[in-house]
Amino acid sequence: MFNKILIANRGEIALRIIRTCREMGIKTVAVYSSADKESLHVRFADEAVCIGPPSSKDSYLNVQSLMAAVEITNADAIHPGYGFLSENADFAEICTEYGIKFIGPSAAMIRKMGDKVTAKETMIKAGVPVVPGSDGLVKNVKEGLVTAEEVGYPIILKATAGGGGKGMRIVWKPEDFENNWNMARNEARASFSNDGIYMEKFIEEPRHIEIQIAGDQTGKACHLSERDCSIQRRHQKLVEESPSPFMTEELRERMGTAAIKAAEFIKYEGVGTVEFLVDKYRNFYFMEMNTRIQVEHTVTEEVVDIDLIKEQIKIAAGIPISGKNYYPTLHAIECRINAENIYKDFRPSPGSIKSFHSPKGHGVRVDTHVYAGYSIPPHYDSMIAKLICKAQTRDECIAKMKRALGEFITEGIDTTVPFHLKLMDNEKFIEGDFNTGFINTFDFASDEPK
Ligand code: MV4
Repeated sequence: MFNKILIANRGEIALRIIRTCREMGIKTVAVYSSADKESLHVRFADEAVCIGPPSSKDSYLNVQSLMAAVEITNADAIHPGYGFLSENADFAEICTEYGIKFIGPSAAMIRKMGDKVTAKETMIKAGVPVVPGSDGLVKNVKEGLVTAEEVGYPIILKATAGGGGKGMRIVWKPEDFENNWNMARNEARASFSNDGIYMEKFIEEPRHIEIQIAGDQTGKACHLSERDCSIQRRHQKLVEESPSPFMTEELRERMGTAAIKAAEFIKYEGVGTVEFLVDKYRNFYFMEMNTRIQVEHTVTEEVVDIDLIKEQIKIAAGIPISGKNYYPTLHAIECRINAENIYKDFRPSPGSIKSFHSPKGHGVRVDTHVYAGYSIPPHYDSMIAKLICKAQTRDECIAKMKRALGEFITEGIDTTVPFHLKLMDNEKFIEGDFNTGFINTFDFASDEPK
């Protein structure tokens, strides 16, 4: 087992990792930017090293500084968390060159899944269902128009280097193809310095359902059931839950089996997520694979009663998984609490938190790095807490969430709590009748308080 893990991250996930390390008897090193000196991850780690000024580029993304911190603290592994360098293949490679264990899959694996066309081709070989579309990259407008006729409109153009919605364009009719093609290419080139575009049939009003998996160094994989992440705004998840209200035992078996097939085909090492689009007929299609721990891993932890960070560390240390799959025994919902003003287009609301009280009580979990007197720096993402409730049934879970949201006190900043309170009262949400288009039909800001 590792002696000392350096956590190349900040905020709630850095704390989350420190907690598990402490329970496992592993020493921790926090790294921090000068804007995060007063952060809890700095206080709770065994050691802390300042790695640079506030901007991410100069601190949490600064590989030179991170490697210097590894050297002076003698850490033997790095946990990248989510975001920042967690899916950076070059960083994983540098760790390996330094003889430091990167807690996650190999650089080659990150590269393979990071390129969406390669990932999709790999899944076809593995026998995992994918959305019908172009055979690899589309070369030009002429070829694209021919493929679009074959696939049938509407189609969607996606950047091979993309993910999370950038460089994506929906095309409804041939006359609109060329314009959208040019926009997708330009956006992809500007965002990723890679203008490779592929095409898929556009699935209307899909659900986003992802399967949590774990694979060990022997090539064996298991699944830990699903999370429904359909409640998103501009490709940012707001709420996640498990089980999905759309799930059946039969669908879970099919999707779980497909996800394991995917993981074992590529000999995936680590915890990961296979994202699927699910249509109204319960057809499912591979969308992307995430090779990191995700924000919403906590939902799965609550329903299957597993510490996923502990699993990650054990797998990285070469300990094999048990091999059995995990099924939800409870219902859990997570609300992401962001420092944002929902009445002003979710504009970030950084600044000093004058008073802070987080909900407590049976079935309530709050993962947060903030406290009264803490000042939210403007340099990073605006999530300040994750509120996770669990109960025997979905209805009880929603009731508990409403109760817990009502206990939140965050004076001095705006938060997304009012959005979540409104959502928990929404008829469609309560019925479990929602898909990725839900947010566009949801009127959450009409009764802005004065
Ligand atoms: C799609 C799709 C419909 N059909 N692909 C959005 C982000 C990227 N990961 C893929 N995305 C989508 N791909 C086909 N063939 C609809 C989306 C999509 C979406 C997916 C998941 C969650 C929210 C979404 C919001 C808009 C579009």
